[in-house]
Amino acid sequence: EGEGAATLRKVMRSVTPLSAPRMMDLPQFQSNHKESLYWGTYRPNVYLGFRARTPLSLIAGLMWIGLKNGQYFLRHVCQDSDELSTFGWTAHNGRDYGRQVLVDHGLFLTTSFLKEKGENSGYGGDWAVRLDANSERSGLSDAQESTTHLFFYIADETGNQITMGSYEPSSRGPVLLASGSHEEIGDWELHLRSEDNLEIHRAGFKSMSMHNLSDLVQQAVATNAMQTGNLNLPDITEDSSNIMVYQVSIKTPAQIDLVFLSGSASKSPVTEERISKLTGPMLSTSLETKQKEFEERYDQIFNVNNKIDSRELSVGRAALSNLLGGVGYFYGQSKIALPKGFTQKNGDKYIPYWPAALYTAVPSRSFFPRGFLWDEGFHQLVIWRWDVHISMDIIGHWLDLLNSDGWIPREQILGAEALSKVPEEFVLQYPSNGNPPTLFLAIRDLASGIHAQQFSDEEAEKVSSFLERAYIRLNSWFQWFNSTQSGKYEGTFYWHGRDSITRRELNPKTLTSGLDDYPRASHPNDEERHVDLRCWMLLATNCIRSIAEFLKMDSSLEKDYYKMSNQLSDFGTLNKLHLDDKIGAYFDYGNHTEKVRLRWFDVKDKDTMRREFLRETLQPPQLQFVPHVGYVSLFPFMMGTIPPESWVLEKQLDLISNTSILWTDYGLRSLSRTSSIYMKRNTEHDPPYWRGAIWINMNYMVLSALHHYAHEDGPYSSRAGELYDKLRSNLIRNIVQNYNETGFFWENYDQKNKGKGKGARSFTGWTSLIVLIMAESYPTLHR
Ligand code: 6A9
Repeated sequence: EGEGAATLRKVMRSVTPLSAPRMMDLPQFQSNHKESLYWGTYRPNVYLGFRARTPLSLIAGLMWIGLKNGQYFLRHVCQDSDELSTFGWTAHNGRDYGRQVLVDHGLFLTTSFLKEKGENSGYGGDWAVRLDANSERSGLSDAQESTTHLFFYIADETGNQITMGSYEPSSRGPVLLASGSHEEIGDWELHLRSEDNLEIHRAGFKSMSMHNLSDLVQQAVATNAMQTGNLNLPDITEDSSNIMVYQVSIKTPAQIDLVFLSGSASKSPVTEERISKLTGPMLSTSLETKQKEFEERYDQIFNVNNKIDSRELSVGRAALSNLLGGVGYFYGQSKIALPKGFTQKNGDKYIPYWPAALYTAVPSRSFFPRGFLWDEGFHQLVIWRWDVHISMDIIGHWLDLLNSDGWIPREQILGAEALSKVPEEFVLQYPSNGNPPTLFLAIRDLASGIHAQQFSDEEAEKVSSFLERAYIRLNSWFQWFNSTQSGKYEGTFYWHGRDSITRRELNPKTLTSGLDDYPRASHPNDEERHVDLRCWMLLATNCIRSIAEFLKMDSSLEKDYYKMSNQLSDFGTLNKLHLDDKIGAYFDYGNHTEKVRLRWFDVKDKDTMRREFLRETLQPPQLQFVPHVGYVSLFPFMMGTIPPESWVLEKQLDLISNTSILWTDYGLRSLSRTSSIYMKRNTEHDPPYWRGAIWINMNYMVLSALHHYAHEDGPYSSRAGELYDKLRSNLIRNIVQNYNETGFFWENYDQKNKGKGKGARSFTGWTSLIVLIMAESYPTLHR
């Protein structure tokens, strides 16, 4: 067989699903469970959007006209540049209730939703949306000030025609706005009801591309405005429109209820009853009840009442709600990079993954509204505690993405809507690239006896059938790491795929590790060993071993995992490979020199001269520990691998608590202030990211370990306890303060500059771990 044929086989394997029973085919994910999660706010990339968990769904959403400095802007997709002073869910239970607050330059919008399966509902039930609009707009002309324009659309991705209801432009309802039929739910109707003065205009479109609805509406309004001078939709409907947009113009304050009925037999008294149940005073009562239930469940699960004050409590609730409200459903095909030098006949440098669904939380609704593998493990630490069924459904979807090599693409860009947000260079996924298997953190919690007590018998049963089916997938996933990311010597691992020839980077990045620009060996080669990856491998083996014990499995495979977990947790071996015993710190090892810098070079290229910002190596690299203290150095501590009585533990506590090294009043720095790479740019265009800033996922892991060591007998337990209390209160104080001041959770926090939020704002992924920090709820560190 030639080399070409071998490569082709490899490529085909990379886009072939693992041959194993699918997680999502488990009985627990069918019937009631599936139907109960059919509708939801599963379009986190828009300010308010609904869809069903099905590839071709009906979708609905909200737009409005915002006013900034006297100029009009159409709001729809979450965008930082809209400069809302806040947007996000203050309550959301992941299922049938949520309440969101949006503040747009003096316009205050509250969007509440409620889902209900009534006697006469079709599949998936009915849902209602309440829009409350208030304004304190200032400095506007009378005309501008007096009217607020809201747009609500409904569209059928299957292309089915939607029928317009007949109503007067000024009727308050209840009025039938639209009706149609969808394969999965039967006939449906959308009604509007309000007690306020309003004017309704509309437009209907025929189009199969749903990712540019904003453009459609914007153009329709602009064209009509030019012709008529009014800021209205033209009241024109294209033939067999499958997209209907309703513009509701109101004077604030105003309240509008929209209700979606499925399986509806139109115009019977039953329909009127159903409408009145989901609108007006009855909706108010239901929403209040749901809010109360949400708060009670929060108290019951996170049990924070005697631990934090009431201001902090509401920030915790918002963190949970934004994580749950950010859960999306995506469907599409990832693009998998072909090996270097290969191109398809049509010029594509990629091959599509199989069409797949992903139900997942997202790190940020405005910046990264899609699934990220290692982010998801942290998200699930919060979500399984809230609703273990949702959590298993999410983890199940991820595990079904394993290919036949045991690989899962790191970043999930599924469908046109997701793709529209991603710059070219980030789209392709490389089948040789890993990402930390953090899902094991959540799965180990599920398998561990301690937490199992929290489950009802019925839940426990589902957890165990879930684990049983997951086992073979987790094994393949582990084997992928074990075979592709191993180091030169037994028991060593490193993140493969670092660029060893670039001269553009001060320190070649390791995107695969999740810690992007965190400094590693300056000159990557196969002698490298990464201490964080070794610790992830330990976590994975321990987790698989726990599941085997839980399921009472005992074949030779399990014995291998026992052996491996003993080897990886052997303290002597760990220390031999990674401990610098002079400093008492754990380090990567590799071909490294500290003497590198970026500077301008004159480069001759054919006949032209260019100036380039390139790396200069002032001293030849040599094999050694990579002497950067930071998050990577803390991994053995984070995983609880250090025996409580060891002197190394004392050293770790020294590093953590030292203000010249990692400690700040706002949380722990990602990289020591004394590191040669601290706060250094990686290229001309690449500012420091994991080179100093405070990140919440890693702080949470350190906190877990401090909590663990505070409760283990040993000479350092009281010191661990003191540091634990201080670090915990620093994190809570700073995140809460930033939220109250800016209206947002942030991607990371400045280690100086008063702990200010940085990076993406409205980062409601792992920053929402603040919920567990408040609740003092940590992952199982020991098997
Ligand atoms: C850029 C730009 C509109 C970077 O939270 C997701 C990931 C983490 O997994 C990773 O550890 N973030 C962290 O270092 C964000 C990555 C975004 C990459 C895509 C697209 C779009 O701008």
